[in-house]
Amino acid sequence: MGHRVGKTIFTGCVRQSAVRSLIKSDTPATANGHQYQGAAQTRSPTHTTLNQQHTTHVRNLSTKHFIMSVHVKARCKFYPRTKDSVERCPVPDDKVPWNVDFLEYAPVDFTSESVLKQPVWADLPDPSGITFNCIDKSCKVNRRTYEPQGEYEVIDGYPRNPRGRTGLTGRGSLGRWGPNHAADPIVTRWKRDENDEVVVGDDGKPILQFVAVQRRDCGEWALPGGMVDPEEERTATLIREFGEEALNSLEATDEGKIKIKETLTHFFKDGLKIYKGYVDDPRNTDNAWMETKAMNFHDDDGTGVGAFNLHAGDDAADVKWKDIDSGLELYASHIDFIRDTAKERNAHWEKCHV
Ligand code: RP5
Repeated sequence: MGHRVGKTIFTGCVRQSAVRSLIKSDTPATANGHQYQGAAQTRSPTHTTLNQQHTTHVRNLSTKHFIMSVHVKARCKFYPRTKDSVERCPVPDDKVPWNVDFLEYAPVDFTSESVLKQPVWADLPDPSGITFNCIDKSCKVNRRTYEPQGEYEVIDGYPRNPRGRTGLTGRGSLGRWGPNHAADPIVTRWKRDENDEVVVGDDGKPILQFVAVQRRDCGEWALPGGMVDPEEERTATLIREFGEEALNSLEATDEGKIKIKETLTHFFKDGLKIYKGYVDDPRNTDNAWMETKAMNFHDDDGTGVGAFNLHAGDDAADVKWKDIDSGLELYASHIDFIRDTAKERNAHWEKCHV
């Protein structure tokens, strides 16, 4: 979390943008309530072919990727950390997909000042020199999407959010035009009692616990993930972020740092892939959005990382092992990754309501 964008100060410029061609819709409405399938029907034969290819491709994926849910947190009323001074244009659920006409759509344009200052993790304000949907040769930034359709649209030089309208154009507090890639470690162990017996839930299934951090920027509990640097191996991102946020490696002794790195390198060697794709992050805009790969690393007997002393550091205000159940409230779409992890591990999930 936040070694990059988490530290931004949101004092950037805001202007009500004209409704430009970026937000024009030239395709018929196909939205079906709260869920829709990625690239929907279009009028032109070319688009129809693309859509058929997309549908075939999506059918080959697991069901959890088949239906693309409409983003909700990416439409939050006020843009995060703007002291409620930046308000998104409201987008009703049925107007989220780009292929649904929404002629009154007037998104606010906002890019935070810290992004406009051009730090190393941010693109130039003008995206016209960027080649999207590939690895950018000039700066090695991966501009490909993790989404199953394989490519996102670029309209008049601006990349377009593959999950639809957000009520805001520009980059907000995200550095990259288009996808901003993160990696999320889901570190789990079984909950045990004082006799070291695994605790089961009311459905008879064992209770899983995961390492959660409390984000300093918004106070919400989250996975200890972070941004992937250009050309960085995902495992390196996981080790760095988990070490800094959950084990406070930044303040460890040199010897401690080496030990943490060794242990995590070993522990993060084999993980279970849980999710790869778009994140419903409150920082998303029509032209910049979060994507992640979430991996589960499980300490079955609780003697490895499961026995570590957690110590919040860097952008984490707090860290703890949290019991997994359906009552959790987490940052962005992290709850979806946690639910899928519980399912994969055949662990307790449904919270019993009395
Ligand atoms: C989320 O933002 C990702 O899932 C990841 O957890 C996080 C990365 O951003 P920072 O924590 O670095 O701000 O969308």
